Amino acid sequence: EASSSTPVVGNPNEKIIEKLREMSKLYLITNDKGRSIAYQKAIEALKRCTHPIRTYEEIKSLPYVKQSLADKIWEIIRTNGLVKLSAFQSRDDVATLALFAGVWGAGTETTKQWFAQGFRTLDDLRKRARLTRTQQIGLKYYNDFNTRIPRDEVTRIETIVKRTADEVVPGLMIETCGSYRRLKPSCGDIDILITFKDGKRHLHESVLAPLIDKLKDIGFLTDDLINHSETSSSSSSTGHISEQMTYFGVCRLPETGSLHRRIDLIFIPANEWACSLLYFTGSAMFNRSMRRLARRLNMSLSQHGLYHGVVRKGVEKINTGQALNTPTEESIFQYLNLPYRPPEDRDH
Ligand code: DCP
Ligand code: MG
Ligand code: MN
Repeated sequence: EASSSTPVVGNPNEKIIEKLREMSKLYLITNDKGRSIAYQKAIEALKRCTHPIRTYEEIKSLPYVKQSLADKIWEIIRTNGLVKLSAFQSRDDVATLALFAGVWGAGTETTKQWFAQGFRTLDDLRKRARLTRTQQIGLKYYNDFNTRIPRDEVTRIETIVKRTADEVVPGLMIETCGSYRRLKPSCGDIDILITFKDGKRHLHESVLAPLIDKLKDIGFLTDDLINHSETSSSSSSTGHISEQMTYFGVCRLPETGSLHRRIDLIFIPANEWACSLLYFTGSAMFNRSMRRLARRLNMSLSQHGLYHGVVRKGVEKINTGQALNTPTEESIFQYLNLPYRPPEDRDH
């Protein structure tokens, strides 16, 4: 979804990119994440290419593009079409799976199941499917959630969160990350990172609940999707204990006619600020390459921290290493021997 926020019109390889994008989306829907990512990488490589690709040699010189994908791009250039894509699109399950994938809270297993149960429309789901509470909300706001949020609306939403926080829990530091921080003209949702400015006070449910409650009282938050405090020792890739609380919900500007929007509020300890800021700014693809680079340097990078002296045996960590002091995003780039990249240059 993230990539659809960047217009490719005007790009010399626009036609190729559009087809690859469709392929990436369909692979995601049919639960082939690996291929979906491979296509996304090729798209990013093409987006950075300033001239129209015309020869097979030019395709082969693109970074990240492997043989089979190069052949597909060559097919698009030669024939203006892609047999594999047409085959995908004529499969009778794909359009339905794509429709169902738009229900927030429904993963590929669920959408497959719904299809197998004979459901074909959103109305079928409404009337006959067994839905989780989250999926019910995803269905209720199907059209709203699948409509991108203009940048200035995100700004106004952020303003309300900041103003309300100032009233209820003064001293919080609040920053909107995700595609918004990458300066996209529109966003899929709103990702807001929150911590205490002074870095001393700890985050507790008793601090967060009043903020959430107040945002509900003023009619800004309309529905809860997920609200949980995570002690992420088990889920964190670094294996280190961290306290992070996430609230996934639905918000709406007070004007008539405004749509319901997905909002993530992520409360983190102050010492994790820079690593969380980096992680939640993304893009997801940029994060993957940063983590891969960290691994190569025997480090490990996550939303919670940057660790060095990590010892791995295969994918397993034998020694989880020591946390590095990361006061700023710049410091993380420095540890990884990378020149700093501002958020708007982090799409790949
Ligand atoms: N993220 C990640 N890997 C994932 C999901 C998310 O690294 N599988 C990180 C990078 C994302 C950030 O979290 O930029 C926020 O996630 P979103 O899904 O909200 O993605 P974006 O904000 O980038 O795009 P969108 O405009 O679709 O919300
Ligand atoms: Mg987002
Ligand atoms: Mn998000």
